[in-house]
Amino acid sequence: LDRLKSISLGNWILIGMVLGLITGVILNLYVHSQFIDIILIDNVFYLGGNIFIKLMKMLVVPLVFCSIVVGVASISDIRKIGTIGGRTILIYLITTALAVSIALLIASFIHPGAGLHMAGLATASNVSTNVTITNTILGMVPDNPINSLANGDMLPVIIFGVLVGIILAKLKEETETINKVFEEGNTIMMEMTSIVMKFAPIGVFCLMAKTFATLGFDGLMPLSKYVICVLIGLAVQAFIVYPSLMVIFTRLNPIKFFKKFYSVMLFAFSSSTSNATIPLNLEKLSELGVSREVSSFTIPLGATINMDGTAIMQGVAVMFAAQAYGMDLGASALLTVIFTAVMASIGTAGVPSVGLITLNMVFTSIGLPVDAIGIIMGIDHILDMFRTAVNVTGDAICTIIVSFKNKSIDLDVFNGKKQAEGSS
Ligand code: DAS
Repeated sequence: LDRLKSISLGNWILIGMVLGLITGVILNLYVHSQFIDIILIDNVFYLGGNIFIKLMKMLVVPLVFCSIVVGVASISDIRKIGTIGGRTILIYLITTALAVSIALLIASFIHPGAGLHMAGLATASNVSTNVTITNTILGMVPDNPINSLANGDMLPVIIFGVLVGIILAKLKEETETINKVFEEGNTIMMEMTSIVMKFAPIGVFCLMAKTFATLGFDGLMPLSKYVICVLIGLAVQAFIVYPSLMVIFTRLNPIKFFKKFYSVMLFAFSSSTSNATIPLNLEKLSELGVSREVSSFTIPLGATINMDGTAIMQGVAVMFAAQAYGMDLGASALLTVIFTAVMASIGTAGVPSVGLITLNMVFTSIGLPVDAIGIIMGIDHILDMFRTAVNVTGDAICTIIVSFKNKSIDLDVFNGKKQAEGSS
């Protein structure tokens, strides 16, 4: 029993994921009984997986709001908020633009859509995108903060939380009570997070078993070049671009980061939602010495506006469809794709398959027929798992860079020379 207790949560999540995958594939290949399909897969696994995701989502709005208010209120120098916010948004935009550019480059070499002669030749018409910077920024301002909190609209919640935090920082004396309320609320939410996390291995097992029992691997074969292209792009971003940025900007050892962070990637992979991964992301970054003052702002923001994995899928999907239709994308079309994919990543929350929905916007921005999306939709759920893991990794790496620049990371904790206080 002691040995079982000594297994870390991350390894339990890994065990749950692997067992779930094996169970799902075995059921998909060898077991086709009504009982198994209906009782086990469509109910037990479905319930187990979705209850867990709902529990994680239940945490997000109160945890994010309290931690942002407390995080911002604890920043003594108001000007620091501007620099942290500015640096964070800038680095998020750069990594997303980098991601979609890498994807376009890889897809132009591998030609995932070549040979798939789609019916008729589509003509590229530069449909004006309804995605503009203005309506993306407009969408960030809450016209009714209670509504935004109730609906879980993360960007308005973040903006409102930052504003409340700034005012609490300014009116310290007069607002001691409410400050205490938010601090205690934050403590409650962090404690609730660690309790919910204990169910992660079971939730992950059910999610993986349900996904692979239903989909199996056969959905991947017909579009293997497209899948390989997306996976190469994601691997380049996660294991070349991010470590390079980390070494360039902080000289920190990426291996130490991944050794601690892999459980967050596995959870994001299994749940396919960045939003639900926020609590675990915050916890792991604290264990890596990153102060909550920064991560409580940058991680929820990243889960919403920074989706590098999604941008990679969208870049490859555009090239796949253009090649399938025999359309030649000029420089302006490619720049439009980069701009629209960055805007799409800002405007959407981190929930399952949101990247597929915003893909419509990217396609129409350069006049690509959206029916090509129908072909890649079948295997999108599997790719969603991989790209969500990259999305949350990008949020964490950028947070580490920003907190390093801001001197808000305890390097001894990061390098494992000492434990983070209060870490599990
Ligand atoms: N599943 C989304 C996320 O949570 C990514 C996507 O749909 O592309 O990040």
